[in-house]
Amino acid sequence: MARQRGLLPPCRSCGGGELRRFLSLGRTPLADALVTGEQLGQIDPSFPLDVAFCPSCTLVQILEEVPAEQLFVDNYLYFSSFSDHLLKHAKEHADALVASRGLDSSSFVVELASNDGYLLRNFTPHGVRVLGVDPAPDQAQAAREAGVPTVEEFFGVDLARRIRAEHGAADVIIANNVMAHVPALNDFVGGMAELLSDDGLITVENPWVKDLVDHGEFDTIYHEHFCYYSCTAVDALVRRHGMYLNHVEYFPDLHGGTLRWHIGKREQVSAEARRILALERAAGVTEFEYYADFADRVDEARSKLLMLLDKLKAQGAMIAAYGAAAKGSTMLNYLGVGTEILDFVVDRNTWKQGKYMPGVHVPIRPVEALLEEQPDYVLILAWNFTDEILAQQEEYRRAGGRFIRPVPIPEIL
Ligand code: JHZ
Ligand code: ZN
Repeated sequence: MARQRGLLPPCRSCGGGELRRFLSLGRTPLADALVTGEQLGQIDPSFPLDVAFCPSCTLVQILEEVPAEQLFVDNYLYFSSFSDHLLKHAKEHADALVASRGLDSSSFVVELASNDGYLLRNFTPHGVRVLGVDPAPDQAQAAREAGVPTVEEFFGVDLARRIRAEHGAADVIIANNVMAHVPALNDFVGGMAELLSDDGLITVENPWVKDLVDHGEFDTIYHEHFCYYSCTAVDALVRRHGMYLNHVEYFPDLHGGTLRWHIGKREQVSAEARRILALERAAGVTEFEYYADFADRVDEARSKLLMLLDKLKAQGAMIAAYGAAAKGSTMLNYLGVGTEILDFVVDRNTWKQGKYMPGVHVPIRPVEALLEEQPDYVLILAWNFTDEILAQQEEYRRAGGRFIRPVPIPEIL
């Protein structure tokens, strides 16, 4: 149910009380809460999914706050190591840090949301001391097995102090695809400031809210993602904690458009950082009006995709989907697409196979099911990995199979 004006919570970053809602995706189940066979008879819990803009600090954020334990401890099956593209990106990141910061056995690198150790394991051949932090138990265990010591807790000022007391200050802190996942943002960023050495470097990666809006990537909105960042919002956030946004890198092909922010305690703002901050102002990302028609565009995208799926189904096509991704859950639930349209979803992640997509209960099978069943079409829910998926599925395509990429506009490939 839509919230009434005036009852909106304060901004998660600046504490301002004037949030302006611009999108409601209705009630959706938790995107990573995959359903087991025994749970199929039950109704999955669902929560409102409303998105708002803060006119004071420009941060885009959702209004609902599902407890973090429920999101990342009880229902979390995301393992970073199932994408070759992401593994390559992580290795390049680690190698670049080793080279640019001269990291060696005297250095200490901490990663927040270190998942299964997919990134930190690249530092160990260089003798660098590493520590992962991740509250998800199965991922933390997988990281330890890969030789990455991991603290199984949520990060904040308190844990930062304990890590610093035990291991010393960090030369590098890495936080990839986690700052969106943090409800108590100032405690998280305050913790990074607490743990970082005076001349240390923090790198933070997150999808860019400008790409989300420009490319209609509405399915990346789900309860795990409390916030959707611009450089402007990050700049304001880190300055509050005595740090500076000194540099920005852009990876257009990662997760629909990702930025890597370089943050430190000394002010050394690069020309590129200034350029992207100015670009955001010029494009209007810092104003409510930029977001005002997003809801209409999302609605239109939904209609177009539903029309395409209905048409194919009416022609007698068999349709499957690729990627039991969190964004896939938003997509299917917002569209209301279940087993009447999709026979199954395939995913490489063995933890997800045998379960069902939240809410719509489409079964999840191993990727081999595409060749076994040879569906006519496959809807790519993990569209951010389209190139990687197409390259893997040459045999399915040679046999006549076609892929549908839903974002930015539905397209048969
Ligand atoms: P993937 C993730 O979101 C997780 P999700 C997280 N919530 C986040 O913030 C964003 O990324 C940025 C599978 N797959 O990563 C693996 C194959 O089966 O796009 C995954 O289950 N074969 C932290 O969950 C899913 O697809 C493949 O070849 O929306 C992809 O999920 C590849 C490449 C992936 O997103
Ligand atoms: Zn704010």
